[in-house]
Amino acid sequence: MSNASSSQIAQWVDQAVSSTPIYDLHTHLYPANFGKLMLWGIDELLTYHYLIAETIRVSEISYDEFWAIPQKKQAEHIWQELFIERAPISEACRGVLSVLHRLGLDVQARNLNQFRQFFAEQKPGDYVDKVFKLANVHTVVMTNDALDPAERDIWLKKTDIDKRFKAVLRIDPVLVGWPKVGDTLGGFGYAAGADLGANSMKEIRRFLSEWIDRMSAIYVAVSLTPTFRYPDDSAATKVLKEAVLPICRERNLPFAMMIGVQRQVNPRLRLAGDSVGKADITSVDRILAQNPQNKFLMTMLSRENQHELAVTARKHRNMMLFGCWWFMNNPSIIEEITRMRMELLGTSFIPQHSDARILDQVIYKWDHSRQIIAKVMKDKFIDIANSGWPVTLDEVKKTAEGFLSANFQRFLETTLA
Ligand code: RAT
Ligand code: ZN
Repeated sequence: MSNASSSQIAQWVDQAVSSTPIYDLHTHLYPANFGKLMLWGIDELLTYHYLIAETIRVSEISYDEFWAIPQKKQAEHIWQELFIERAPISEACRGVLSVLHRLGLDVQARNLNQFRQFFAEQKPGDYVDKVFKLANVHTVVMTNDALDPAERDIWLKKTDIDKRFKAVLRIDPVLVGWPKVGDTLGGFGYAAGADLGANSMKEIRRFLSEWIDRMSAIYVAVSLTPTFRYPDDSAATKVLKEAVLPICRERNLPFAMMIGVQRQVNPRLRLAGDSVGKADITSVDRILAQNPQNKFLMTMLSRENQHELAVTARKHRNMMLFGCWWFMNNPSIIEEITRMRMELLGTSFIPQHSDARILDQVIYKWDHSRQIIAKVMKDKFIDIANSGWPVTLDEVKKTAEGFLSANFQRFLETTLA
């Protein structure tokens, strides 16, 4: 049997990457019966916080004025400034166009009201089906906040959850919000005080256990600033050591750490006001080495951390490296990082997650990333074919399935020896 040609390999990769349904392991999406929490449609797409930052930067509107106008007007302002007055070439602008285009809308018309008309005709439940199909996504993982009153109410009502949406218990304040979070927990019936003594820890563990059960959470997650250190004498280290890590271990759930967000460097931008900073990789090494029985999902926000994080993944099998997070989620950087990760880790990482906040975004985030993942995979398979390796369709398919779904699924199921 002769070895596959480069063009044959390229065709196999394109086919495998586009046809493999995706398990999107980190989003901010909700199913239709979560009501207002489910965001979708053109006005939400245009008022995505990535685009708010880009608009305020170029327009002369004051922050106060922007926040005072209703969402529809904000969307119109963003459309006018970024798509009409200027060329929509940023990744976040291009994303809106990709979505509209894939939905079959006439992007050439540049007519916002025409787009609005299409969305007004969609029903949320059916629209979820349509988007999942177009994006070829089989499951999305939500970000669930048990301390958010609106979200809490939904969970307490024991609403049935669309099986394609999996829950994650997101615990940022429980780690980094002391002493204030003590009052919040107290208000919900958990007697955890800022002393963080034995009884408080018991209560934090009870909070985690009850909410993991209530949500059927598939992992526990946090995002952290570049100043995160482990171990140190902070409340975060104590809560990690005595509550979060033991509970995750007991339940065999991964703990996801997303490190590198510099909070509110410009508070006037609200949700769009967070930035990036280089974080400390030695703390990552230590938490992995000191907790070999815990599984960790990890990603970092700064480009400067990416190489050391990939090297760290080589050293610790209890860590699964995932995604090109937020400011990393741009084609040039995705390509560079994905290439480097494949070179250092072979098939044993998860190249991407969408971080979609608005349902429709899964279409563009995955279309754009799939193209790049396929491009890098082709190069790597062609390289080994050039070294004489008989590349098979089967191994191409298995690699694509691993990257887009199975690596995550397997990591959830793994028990560390
Ligand atoms: O990417 C984003 O939309 C950010 O605002 C954050 O949500 C980040 O992904 C996070 O989960 O903290
Ligand atoms: Zn996120």
